[in-house]
Amino acid sequence: MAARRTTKKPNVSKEELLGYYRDMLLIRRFEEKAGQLYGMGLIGGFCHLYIGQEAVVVGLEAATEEGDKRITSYRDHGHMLACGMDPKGVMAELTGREGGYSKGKGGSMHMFSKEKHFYGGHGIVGAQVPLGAGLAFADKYNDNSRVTFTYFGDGAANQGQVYEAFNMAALWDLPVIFVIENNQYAMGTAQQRSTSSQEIYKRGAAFGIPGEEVDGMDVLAVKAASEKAVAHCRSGKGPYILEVKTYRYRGHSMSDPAKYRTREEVQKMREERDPIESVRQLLLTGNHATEDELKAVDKEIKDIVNESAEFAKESPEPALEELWTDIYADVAPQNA
Ligand SMILES: Cc1ncc(C[n+]2csc(CCOP(=O)(O)OP(=O)(O)O)c2C)c(N)n1
Ligand SMILES: [Mg+2]
Repeated sequence: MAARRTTKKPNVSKEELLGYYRDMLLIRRFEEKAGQLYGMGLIGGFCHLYIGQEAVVVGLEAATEEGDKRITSYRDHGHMLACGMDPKGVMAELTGREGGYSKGKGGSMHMFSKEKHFYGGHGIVGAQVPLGAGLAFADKYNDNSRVTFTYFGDGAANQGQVYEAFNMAALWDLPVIFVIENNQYAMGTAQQRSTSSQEIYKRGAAFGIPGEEVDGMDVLAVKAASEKAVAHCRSGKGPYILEVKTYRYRGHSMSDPAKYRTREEVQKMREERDPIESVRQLLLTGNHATEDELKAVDKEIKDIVNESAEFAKESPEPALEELWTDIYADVAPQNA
């Protein structure tokens, strides 16, 4: 991805910029902490970190209203934090404890919040896309002006079910924004090696769905694109596609040796395009905040994340009886 800096002077308030800085930093520090806890053996199973992609979900969330829905893949911690879910509940789910959002029974890829309208957390690549269209179908049916944000990756964009969902969403003018988080890799496979047409945002053309490419390392660009897409959906014009170009700094999951790309490639992104550093610079150069004010925000975030880690370590393991709750089968332990 070519290096693109935001050169135009953004028309945003100090509060707004500080809010994005804070929200993106929370995700980054949370993910770093999750990586540490994983390394200490406190988190089991799969764990896919969102570091580097923070501006995507924070920019998209900036255009949401109460009642809007979101659904995503297994790389989901950032989405949960950005929609206001409690970091303690997310971290405790990662450590498999009772205080977690799924009572410690779901783990990293399977968390939900009815209150925040977060519908998961899905481990099967692309599976959330038809589900997202279904959520939007319900909103259309209920005529409630809500919009569903359906996130998926560049790899998932090659799945057949995505196009079945596109077809139905277009046919019924469903209020769904298909957000393709193009981080340029699907596990160890670079987009160039797996994808025939690189401009994924054009894939809706066959269905009459408008699409747009967005610089996902620039939170203000993402927010602007999100506002446009939301306005389109809320006005009843049907689905919209946003291909948000981003980059993940860490491996695909915690067990990825990352041999498919060079250290230099990652380093270059970190140094030239980091979404948090860009906003930090905007705050400082625009005289919106001093170094000391930003340090205070850094400390506040660090404290929130440390508290969530403490909670996640101290919360008890789920009780054995919990095996028999939240399941479809009507079985009591003695009959099993
Ligand atoms: C149906 C299915 N096929 C394969 C996998 C294994 N798998 C997990 S993640 C992944 C890559 C997906 O890449 P992308 O959609 O770009 O998302 P990213 O991990 O980059 O966020 C694959 C192939 C899976 N979980 N589900
Ligand atoms: Mg990807």
